[in-house]
Amino acid sequence: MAETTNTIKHVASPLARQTLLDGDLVRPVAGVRPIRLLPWLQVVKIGGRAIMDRGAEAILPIVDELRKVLPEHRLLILTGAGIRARHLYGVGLDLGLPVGSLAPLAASEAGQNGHILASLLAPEGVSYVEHPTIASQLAIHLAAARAVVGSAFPPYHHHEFPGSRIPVHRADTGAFLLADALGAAGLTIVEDVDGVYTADPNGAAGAKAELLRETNATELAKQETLPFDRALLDVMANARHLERVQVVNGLVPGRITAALRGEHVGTIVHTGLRPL
Ligand code: GWN
Ligand code: ATP
Repeated sequence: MAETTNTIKHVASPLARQTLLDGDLVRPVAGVRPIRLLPWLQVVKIGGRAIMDRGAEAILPIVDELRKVLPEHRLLILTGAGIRARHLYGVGLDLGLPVGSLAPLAASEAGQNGHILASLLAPEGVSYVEHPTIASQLAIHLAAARAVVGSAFPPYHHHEFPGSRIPVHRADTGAFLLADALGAAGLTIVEDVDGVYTADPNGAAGAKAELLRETNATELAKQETLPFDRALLDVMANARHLERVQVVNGLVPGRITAALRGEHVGTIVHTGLRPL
């Protein structure tokens, strides 16, 4: 019988012998700003209900605008879910489905909207790319085309947080998570209103609502209504790259173009990004 020797390898690692729960021990190793994977990328989130549900009247001018900015920017265009997801929530909630079952159903509408937008931009070489492609092959796709389209919904599926019956991580949160993780140059959230107001401009108190030109995630947390997912505020508080996002009205021609050029044409929301 062969003599057995102890061949266990000791892998040198600064985190090998300590708990990951002790912030003081982890910080020297993990408290470094991550690299920017795609620093030249502009992410544009197109509203599902706000834009896509309006059909040709709203979509075609935006397609035209996006087509014209392609020579200037490389884009990841992400679409939200709209009325079909709201119908799904209604049916699913009525049947008692858990939030983890509703999340992927709603997400699939965000994907459908992306497929629609990508078809219209296909003559410019733009395609819909799947979530796994966004995760691991975005760079090569953006080397081949000026822009790609994807679903803005995050793929939490059955891992969606159970605090609410409606999924809390929806398209705006998904778009921010991606843009920040990629270290993108910017995120523009395209809505059907001029930006973030002090109250819903289309709601009961709409007449008194005032447009906020510039604000931050902490201030917005005090507001009752927002034009984006509330969970986005929590994610913004922990941003690693994005210092701001701009919310613009995509129904006004030229606003998306101006925002991508760094002009202030909507509401700038500052995140909680702090120097490390
Ligand atoms: O189906 O339109 O990606 O890009 O959250 O998962 O529910 O899936 O469950 O690569 O993985 O419906 O099939 O669908 O929108 O999300 O996609 O056409 O596993 O390309 O198969 O993370 O597109 O889809 O809905 O985004 O948001 O096959 Mo769709 Mo969405 Mo396609 Mo995607 Mo989900 Mo995949 Mo996924 Mo599922
Ligand atoms: P999704 O992509 O998830 O479908 P969306 O981007 O299409 O979402 P909505 O959920 O429709 O956007 O949100 C936009 C709407 O939010 C506006 O039309 C406006 O009526 C409403 N809204 C609510 N509160 C505010 C606020 N404080 N400021 C601006 N708009 C608000």
